[in-house]
Amino acid sequence: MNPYNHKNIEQKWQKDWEEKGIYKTSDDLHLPKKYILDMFPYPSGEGLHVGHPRGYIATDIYSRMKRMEGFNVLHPMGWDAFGLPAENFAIKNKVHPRVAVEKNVARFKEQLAIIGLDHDWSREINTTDPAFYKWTQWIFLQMFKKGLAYESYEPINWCPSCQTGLANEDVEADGTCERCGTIVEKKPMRQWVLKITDYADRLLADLDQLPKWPVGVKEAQRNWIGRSEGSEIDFKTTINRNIKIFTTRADTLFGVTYVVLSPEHQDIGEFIVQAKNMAEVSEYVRQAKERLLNDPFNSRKEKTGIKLEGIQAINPVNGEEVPVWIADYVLAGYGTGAVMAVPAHDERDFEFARKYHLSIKRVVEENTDHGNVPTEYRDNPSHYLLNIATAKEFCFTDEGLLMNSGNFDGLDSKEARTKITEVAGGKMVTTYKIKDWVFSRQRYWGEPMPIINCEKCGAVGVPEEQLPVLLPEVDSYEPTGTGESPLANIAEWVNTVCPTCGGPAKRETNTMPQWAGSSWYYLRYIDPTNNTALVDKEKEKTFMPVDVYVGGDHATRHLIYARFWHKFLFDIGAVSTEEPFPRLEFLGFILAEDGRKMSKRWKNVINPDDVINTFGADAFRLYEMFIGPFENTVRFNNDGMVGTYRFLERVWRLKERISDGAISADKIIHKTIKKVSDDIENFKFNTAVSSMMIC
Ligand code: ANZ
Ligand code: ZN
Repeated sequence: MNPYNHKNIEQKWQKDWEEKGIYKTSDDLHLPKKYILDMFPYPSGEGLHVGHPRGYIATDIYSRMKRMEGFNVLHPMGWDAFGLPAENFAIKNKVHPRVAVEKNVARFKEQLAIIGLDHDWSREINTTDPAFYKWTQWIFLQMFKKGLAYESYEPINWCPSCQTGLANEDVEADGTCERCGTIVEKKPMRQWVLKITDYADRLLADLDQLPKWPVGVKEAQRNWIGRSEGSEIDFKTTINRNIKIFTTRADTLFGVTYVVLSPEHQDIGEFIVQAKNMAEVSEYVRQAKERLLNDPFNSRKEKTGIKLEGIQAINPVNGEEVPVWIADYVLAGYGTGAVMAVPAHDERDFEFARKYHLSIKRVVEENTDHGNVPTEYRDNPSHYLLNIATAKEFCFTDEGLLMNSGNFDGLDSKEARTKITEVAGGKMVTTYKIKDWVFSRQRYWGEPMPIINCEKCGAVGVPEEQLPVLLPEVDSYEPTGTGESPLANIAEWVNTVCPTCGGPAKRETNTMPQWAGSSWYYLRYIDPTNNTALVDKEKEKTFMPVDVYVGGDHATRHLIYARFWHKFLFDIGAVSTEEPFPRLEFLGFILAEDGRKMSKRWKNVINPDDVINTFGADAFRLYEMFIGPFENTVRFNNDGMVGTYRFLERVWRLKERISDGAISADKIIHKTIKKVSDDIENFKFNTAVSSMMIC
């Protein structure tokens, strides 16, 4: 008998599948369907490494099983091809980004083909194709009509290296650009913003309707949306101005020992001019603002501040006068930009109070018989403890029972919050961390905004029948550095007439961020060539929602943006479900053997082409599924590859030893079939493979 020859076997079957068109999704809308979706790749110049296809192999296995079970399977693939990396690559290599993208896509397709994946290529989409981005622009226009896309002049995050504005989501926790690692600055400029905050409540509440999402991803979204229930309370001051603060802990109002304003607080000027130490304060504010412009996320962590001499704030519940400070740990963009400081119960306030020797007053104790705070220093913390304890050790940040709080002593925190807010004349409010989505980029390679700016009529939407607004050819796609996109230099494109008044007007030269196309692309696969609608209504009803969505690395951004757009499309009647992806399978990375990410930089990239040439696609696929639990990050290992190859050889030789009848009668075969089917259904591919090995 001939030995196991992966090349012959795989070529034969890949050709056969192709010829029979077994991957094509039927347009018959009466068949039971499964929509199985991969997060579509960004076609980078480096091609695929062995880590990339892990998710595609999983969806391939799953969709083949669903096809065998009789479903009409939609398992498409496409390209997320706008955005900075393509553009930076193009600038560096002096080729048009379109040409670079075409070349990279061809390379990716070649690589995907030899893995034997079953995507229906007749439905391929590309976000940079005008027939596709026509509908990205259409969605933007609908948002504009509903007031959800608006112009803003607020200072935005600006990457001085990428020379473009960034959304908050594009900034890492340490305040650096997620693309290039440069410290992000604040720059005041005109920009387009999407009002995602209008959807914050629904984006949050509907997470509870997603039981088949990993809890970690839902938690990340909850934190990003950052809903806080709290109180807004006015503090009168000894000058003729109130300070409105936001607190989630109104129960600690008796423990307030100072009040703090952000250096960027809107009324800061009023306070500066009335302070006795005005010159000093204004110098502090100037420096703090400058620091915040260059380092808006305060990555230095060190808290600084200055006292406003001669100004006191008056505690609305007990009339006590407390000092007013300006400090850089209070953010202008959150709550009201001012806080009541309670150092006994808030770690940030504690650190600040210790640094500047401000007083500390405990007003909440643990709700147990003995309490966690020894009575000797409960009321009056000793200097000794103040000096040695960390904020974590010292502060009692939990809820508990009130003390040192007049009539409210003995109440529990929750009850006290509403009562104290009422007595203080405040009101209960809800705030969010999520900010409206800064949606313009000052770069070339993105969707042009379908907007015309007219001096008389202001910003006017491009009439729908004129879509798409084509991205024009330019001589240079380099960023201008002036905060304008390279499109601004093309007079014949920029100058146009106003659709409303017919007068001279200019096209919007900002482009959309890379996240635009990926916020709705999954709808287009359902009806990829429709020229009169984003997606046909009947087809949409049949195929949506996506049955399983597979990918990694986009816990907040893509998955929040897509949910936002989908809900908007639901509201205008363009789609029939409130959530696009009821089941999400999040996959772990494959690292190089040295435990690092595979990258040209580390010279540790393993190329799937080489692996498949040596061992075959089947051994490669089997290995990627066997390597560990699907959601775990794992290391690629060549010996493991050899192991799965040997297993396949053994399976191949079995046909000499076993007759067909013998197999169908065997109990262990049926047990294995059941186990493997269940495992695949649950994305437990590694145990599916091991059951086959045991069998
Ligand atoms: C008094 C207090 C006492 C607070 C206490 C906390 C604990 P989350 O939960 O994240 O919404 N805060 C309010 N506005 C702020 C701003 N602009 N910059 C920095 N901090 C601000 O946080 C709400 C708490 O963060 C608020 O409740 C306020 O401190 C602070 F024992 O008020 B709290
Ligand atoms: Zn950057």
